[in-house]
Amino acid sequence: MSQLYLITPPRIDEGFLASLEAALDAGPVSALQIRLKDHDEAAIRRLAPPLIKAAQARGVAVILNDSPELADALGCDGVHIGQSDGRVKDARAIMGKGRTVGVTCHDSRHFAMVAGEAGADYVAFGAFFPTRTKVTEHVATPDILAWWVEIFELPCVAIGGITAENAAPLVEAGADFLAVSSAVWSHPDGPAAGVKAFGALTGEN
Ligand code: 3NM
Repeated sequence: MSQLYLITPPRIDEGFLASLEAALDAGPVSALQIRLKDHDEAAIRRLAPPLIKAAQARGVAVILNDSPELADALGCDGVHIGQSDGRVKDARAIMGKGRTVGVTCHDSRHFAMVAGEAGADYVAFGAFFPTRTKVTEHVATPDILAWWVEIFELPCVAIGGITAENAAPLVEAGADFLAVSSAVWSHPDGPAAGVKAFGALTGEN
């Protein structure tokens, strides 16, 4: 079994809160990454607080993409950093020990070991499948998950083009979390159906 880790769409408006609440109420979601790549910082400061409140009220950990400073300022539970968003140590200094620092490691065992050694709370691998949410520069395969879980205790996150239909090999390989965006927000029957579709993989149903 894996846990569901939702990622916001890159661009949202005020109406997204209702979609988020529907998604979070539809089934078990462990984490929400606020990843508003198409918005500037002022817009993120305006748009994020209701999302953070809705998620935290439901016991869902809120992870902000990219900026530990902003994650801290907004009261998030963690930050997700890329290979060029500053080092784990710097993020940890801002977030403290009690909050999560997650690191994108693409398809690199080396990056993952470095992140783990530096004190990351999770490592993320991807992209496993074609995605339109982010330009794909690295393609990962399930064997990197299997390798990681065999050797390390630290949780691993699978990301990139994951749907309820294609996720089984990632769950079998041992992904602790499935990080999902468009399969939930663009589900033909709406975000609640999008979350429910993952039920068999995340322990519901
Ligand atoms: N990071 P969707 S792929 C945010 O490969 C992100 O590191 C990726 O959205 C990586 O579920 C990706 O719509 C997009 O594909 C995830």
